[in-house]
Amino acid sequence: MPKKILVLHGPNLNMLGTREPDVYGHETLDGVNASIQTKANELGITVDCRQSNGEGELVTWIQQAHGDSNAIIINAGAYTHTSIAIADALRAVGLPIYEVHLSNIYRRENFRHHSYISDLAVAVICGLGPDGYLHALTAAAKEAT
Ligand code: CA2
Repeated sequence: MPKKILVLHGPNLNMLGTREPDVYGHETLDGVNASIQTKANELGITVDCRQSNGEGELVTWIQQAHGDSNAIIINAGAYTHTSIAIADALRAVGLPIYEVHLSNIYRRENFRHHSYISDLAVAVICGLGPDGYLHALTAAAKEAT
């Protein structure tokens, strides 16, 4: 069975490529997901890419990853900095977690400097734009059981 990686995009990431290109670049979310799919094909793994603006929906998808996926790559958007519910779900699911941010959150406002996810993560990749997902995918493909 090929490894399966769940890739979660949080709130507002559906707007990628349409606004704030100086911060988030010009690529759309569909474009980012297409690059992730291409990389997954190269690595011989399966990916399931999803986006939600809802905290509860993200929690449900994380819970459902138990027994279905080998690792989770997550850009939780602003929920990174606020959501104990998402952190609890990530802790409970017991899978390797890779945290990705398009921007370098440490070069931005103070409120973005704290993440509820980082201490649960195998790795945190931020500031590399969409390439961050591809690095996370490569690492997850190597490590995930
Ligand atoms: O840098 C990242 O990937 C973030 O997770 C993006 C979040 C932000 O709250 C985090 O602090 C860092 C925001 C996502 C908003 O995405 C947009 C995309 C295009 C236009 C407007 C918002």
